[in-house]
Parts: sequence; C-alpha cells; structure tokens
Amino acid sequence: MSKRALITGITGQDGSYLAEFLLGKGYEVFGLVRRTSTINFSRIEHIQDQVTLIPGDMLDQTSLQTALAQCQPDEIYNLAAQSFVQTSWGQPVFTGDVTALGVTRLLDAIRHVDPTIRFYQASSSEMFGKVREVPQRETTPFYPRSPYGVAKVYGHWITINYRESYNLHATSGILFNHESPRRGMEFVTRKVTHTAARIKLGMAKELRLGNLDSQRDWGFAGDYVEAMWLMLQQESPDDYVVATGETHRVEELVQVAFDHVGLDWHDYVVQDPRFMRPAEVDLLVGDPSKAGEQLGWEPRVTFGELVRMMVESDLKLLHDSNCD
Ligand code: NAP
Ligand code: F7E
Repeated sequence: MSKRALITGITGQDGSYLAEFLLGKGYEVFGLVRRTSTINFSRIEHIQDQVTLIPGDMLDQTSLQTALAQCQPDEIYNLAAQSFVQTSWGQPVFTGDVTALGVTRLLDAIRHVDPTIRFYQASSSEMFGKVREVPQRETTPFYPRSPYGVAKVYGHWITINYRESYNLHATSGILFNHESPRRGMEFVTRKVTHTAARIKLGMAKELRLGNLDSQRDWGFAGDYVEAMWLMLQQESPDDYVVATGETHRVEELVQVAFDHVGLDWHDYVVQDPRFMRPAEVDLLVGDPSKAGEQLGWEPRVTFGELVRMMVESDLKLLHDSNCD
C-alpha cells in the first residue's frame, strides 16, 4: 500500500516541489486548495492529473477536519501561510490568523480525526530576526522582527505543544530562505532574476529595490523539500534547522544575476524607499549540522548555480511568452 500525504499550500513554491518529490517516492498525494475566483494552479499543472485536490482553507476548521477525514493521510505537510514578510505589516491580523492560528486548527483536526498522522510544520528563519547568535541553530532563542515572524513563532511552539500534550508525531522544520524558478515574483531573488532577464530582452529599463545590504542564507527549494520528508521518516518528532550555512548580500545576488546576462547592474538598479521594511532582520545564517548528522541531508545547489538557474528560466519564460 502506498503512503498518503496531504500538502497544505500545494499551489505554492514548496508545495509544488514537495508534491513532485512525494509522487517520485510512490506516495498518493492530496493537496488542500482554497477557493479563488481565478484558478492559480500554474505551479502544479504538469502534475495535476497525478494529485487529488481537496477544497479547504486554513481559516476554516470544518474544512480541515473534512479534508483529513476524506483523504486519511499518513503524513501532513503544513506549508500554507501568508508567507510574504512585507505584507505582514499591512495585514498583521490576517497573517496571524492563517500563519499562526491555522497551525492550531490543523493540529486540532489531527487530534480529533487521527492522532497517528505525522505532521510537518513549515517554520522559518524569520523567527530568529534580531539574531541572538550567529549562526542560528535549533537552540537559538527567537526574536522575530515582523508580524510574519511572530506568527511563525506561534506556529512553531503550538507544534511543540501538541507534540508534548497529545503525543503527536509533530515536527518543525526551521527553514532558511529557499528559492527557485517557481518563487513568487514579490520575493527579492525572483524580482531580481526576472527583471534582469526583462532588461536583457529590452522589456524593462530599471530594477527598483529596497535594502541592498540585507543578508540571507539562500538555498534551492528542490533540495529543501527532501529535508521535510526526511524529518517525517524519523522515529521521533523533533526540530531541525535547514540551511546552507552561507550568507550573501542582496547586492551580491544582483551582481550574479546581471553578470549572467552580461550587464553592469549599477546602470539599472535604483533604490526605492517603498521596498524598505519597518524593521529588518540581522545576519541570518543557519547551522544545518543537526540535519546533516541526523537526517543525512545536505544542500546540493550553490548560491551562484541557483541565481543563474533562475535567470536562465526567466529568459526562457519571457522568450516563450513572446513567441506565443
Ligand atoms: P508560497 O509560495 O507563498 O505558498 C503559500 C501557499 O499557502 C500557497 O499555496 C497558498 O495558496 C497557501 N495558502 C495561503 N493562505 C491559505 C489559506 N488561508 N488556506 C489554504 N491555503 C493557503 O510559500 P512557499 O515559499 O512555498 O513556502 C511554504 C511554507 O514555508 C510557508 O508556510 C512559508 O511561510 C514557509 N517558509 C518558506 C520559506 C521560503 O524561503 N520559501 C522559508 C521558511 C519557511 P494560494 O496559491 O491560493 O495563494
Ligand atoms: O526578502 C530585501 C528585504 O522578501 C529578502 C519568505 O519566504 O524567507 C522569505 O522572507 C531580503 C529582505 O524574503 C527588496 O528587505 C531588498 O531583507 O525575498 P524576501 P524574506 O523576507 O527573507 C523567509 C525565510 C520566510 O519564511 C518567508 O516566508 O531582501 N530586499 N529589496 C527586498 N525584498 C523584496 N521582497 N523586494 C525588494 O525590492
């Protein structure tokens, strides 16, 4: 009998990679999708006939319980969230409802429907915020710097609380930034690679950015979904940091992307206060040694390879859409 997995957030970047990964492992894959007036299945359209989509919303307890009863999963990967940090200042209550309380709704549905289901929570390096130590590891205290980060701290602790209160196999993966050609356009990596490609093709003249000095530990999403799966294959639930252990400035990201298309970024990049944040996180860089030792996980794609892969993909995407 093949294992059954339910992915919340299957239409997002990570959800699409995880669904592919689990299908490759022989899983029967279910995805929770919320109702929207326009269908947004572009990231999963190539596998849509291999997965079963179930309507539901992280804001609606009944729909979560119904989804669990319907698909009876062995494993649940909770990837659904309002995941854009900048938006969380403009919509702090909504962000808390989906990204924080949504985790409780799902854990409580597990408790009532089938407490043997294994649960993965998508926690975030944003929980470290104003960092207490460098690099950050599982034991580093949290100091979130955005409503999103605060919501993720709640989601992290409610996962641990349900693990300890009800003996659930509930695990929290503290993932540092991970990117891909499927990254949303609002995030800085994709904004840079897509705009560099547009400038190269004569479709744009400038790239407006916020803080070029921010530093992040950027990995490839395709590598990180494997770590999620490995966590749920462990005998006992636990918490793990998943990161590359390297940090790069936004300016470096810009440099690699523009170099790849043969342009000097200084001629195109404009700093724009609209993209500055009310509070920034400090030096985010993760220590993935526990994931390495206990899960046997390590990142494969380097920072340079990742940025170039994204630029190449955007050049192709723009070229193909021009030919349509
Ligand atoms: P993403 O591309 O923004 O995807 C978010 C997913 O959540 C989408 O499928 C979205 O559905 C769904 N969603 C949002 N609100 C929902 C609701 N009320 N009910 C049901 N589904 C809802 O995010 P991602 O980059 O794949 O990240 C996946 C998870 O990992 C998120 O929880 C994120 O916070 C966390 N995380 C990400 C990173 C990273 O670097 N990518 C790092 C650490 C943690 P729609 O398509 O309908 O909008
Ligand atoms: O910003 C700076 C910005 O929006 C990265 C989410 O997946 O990872 C992601 O959150 C940095 C920040 O990602 C622009 O100020 C400069 O310092 O790509 P981002 P994020 O905020 O790190 C974490 C781990 C998550 O959990 C989140 O869900 O880049 N930056 N100029 C800019 N950022 C954006 N978006 N746009 C700019 O123009």
